[in-house]
Amino acid sequence: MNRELRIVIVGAGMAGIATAYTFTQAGFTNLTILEKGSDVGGVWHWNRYPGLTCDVPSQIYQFSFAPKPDWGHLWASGTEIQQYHRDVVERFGLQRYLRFDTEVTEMRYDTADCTWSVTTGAGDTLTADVVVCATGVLHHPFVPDVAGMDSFQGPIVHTASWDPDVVTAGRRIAVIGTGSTGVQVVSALQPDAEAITHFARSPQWILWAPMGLRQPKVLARMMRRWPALHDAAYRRLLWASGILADIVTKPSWRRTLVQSYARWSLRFQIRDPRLRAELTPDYQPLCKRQVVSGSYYRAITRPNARLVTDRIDAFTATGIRTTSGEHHDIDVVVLATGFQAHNYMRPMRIVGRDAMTLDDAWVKGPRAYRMTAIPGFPNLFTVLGPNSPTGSIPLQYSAELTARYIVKWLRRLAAGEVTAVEVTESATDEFNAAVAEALGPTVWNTGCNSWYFTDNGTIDLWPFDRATLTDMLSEPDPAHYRTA
Ligand code: N01
Repeated sequence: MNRELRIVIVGAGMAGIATAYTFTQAGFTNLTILEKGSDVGGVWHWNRYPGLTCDVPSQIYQFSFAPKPDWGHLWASGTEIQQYHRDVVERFGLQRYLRFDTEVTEMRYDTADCTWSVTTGAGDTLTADVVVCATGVLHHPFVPDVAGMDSFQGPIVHTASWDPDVVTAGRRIAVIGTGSTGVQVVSALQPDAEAITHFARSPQWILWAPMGLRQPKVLARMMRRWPALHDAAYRRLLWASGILADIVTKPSWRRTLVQSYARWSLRFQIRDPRLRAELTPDYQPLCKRQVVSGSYYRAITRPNARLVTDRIDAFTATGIRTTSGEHHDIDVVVLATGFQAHNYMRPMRIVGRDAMTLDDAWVKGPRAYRMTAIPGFPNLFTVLGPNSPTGSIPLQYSAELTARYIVKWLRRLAAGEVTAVEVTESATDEFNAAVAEALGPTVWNTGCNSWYFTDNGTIDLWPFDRATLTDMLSEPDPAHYRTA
């Protein structure tokens, strides 16, 4: 290497950890990871609500370079996943690069010397040759603007900023939102609540799965003893995840089968025809991010639980009034209302070449080339940026692959072959046109409203299979970049 690159990674969640590991393995160790939280883990650090469980099987929800043989459950709890992230960071010595409680407020590109000035909330400025934004997708909580919210006298807590001091046992709880989070939190809070009211503006299809199953200890012993077996199991699961990508991206008998299973899950568990009708969505299963649960339908049929499908009209001092005029007396409100999923690095102010801001570049919505490069922003990459496969392909796989792709550019930068690299507008347009076309037959485009949609009506997802992902991010195409 001719020069030692100064690299800043923003974010120490799953994507940031995958990137830091990949870079250090490739010999790039002049790294600083800036993390605004007080710990690693990203969503698994911020989300601590009761019932938090990953609905992706643990043996596939892990880094390829850090297989964990002994997950406690087939679907791990949030606490166990968070501990896994801490363990990985420690095992690979990544702590030395970390700066916690450090929020990046601004990044500014200097065209003259091809560097980025990275400014933190504390007013420090770091100079970097390359910046990687691993800032996550589901990060900024969405808080709805409901009339009278300020007048409510009890606690209102968003699931992504859970307050452990909030008492829910023995209380009358309102849960707003029916996504993966709402379903998990209702299931967890119902047993100890005096009453739980689930406000369901749009019911979701819920696939039944035995989420509470423990991973057999003998499996852990076998995988620890024979790592090749563990590796084979991981590869098999990776292959199997391709079936999901196929199901969501192309209409087929497989999609129909899973959709029938979703309908069956509802029919089989909810016997009361009125409640079943209220729980039946008016769109196809899989259109929104699929919810998986083995406990929600049981919880919502308990005597202390109630589903409310009327729209919320307003909060009052003592509860919630719906548009039918009914008042629900409530002690605690839980907002499971999701995230502003298209913010990515914002509200950070990012100023690229020719003083272009990211807000200007993304005025029509987030847009990147192959999830990782943005025209106008040289020597800056995203890991799990726009169009990442949050609805189909394992995210660890995608993050590791993207990090390895960036390493190819780091090598050329370090060798002095180039000092600046920037994706072209035309390559980005071409990629986005292909994405738009491929999104046509996906299940996400069959007539529901979900967090996958941007304000401009585009779907912010990866519509291709894993082979295409791998192919697109195996080797940078020099024709798609301008270099200096
Ligand atoms: O958020 P969501 P989430 N009045 O956006 C409702 C991941 N995740 O946190 O559909 C009433 O899905 C809104 O209603 P509607 C996973 O990728 C993973 O649940 O717009 N309701 C909707 O029901 C997931 O998809 C795990 O009509 C209002 C809900 O809030 C993603 O996170 C676990 C409202 C938001 O649902 C987000 O899930 C948990 C209002 N004013 C989450 N405003 C794993 O296990 C909003 N809503 C891996």
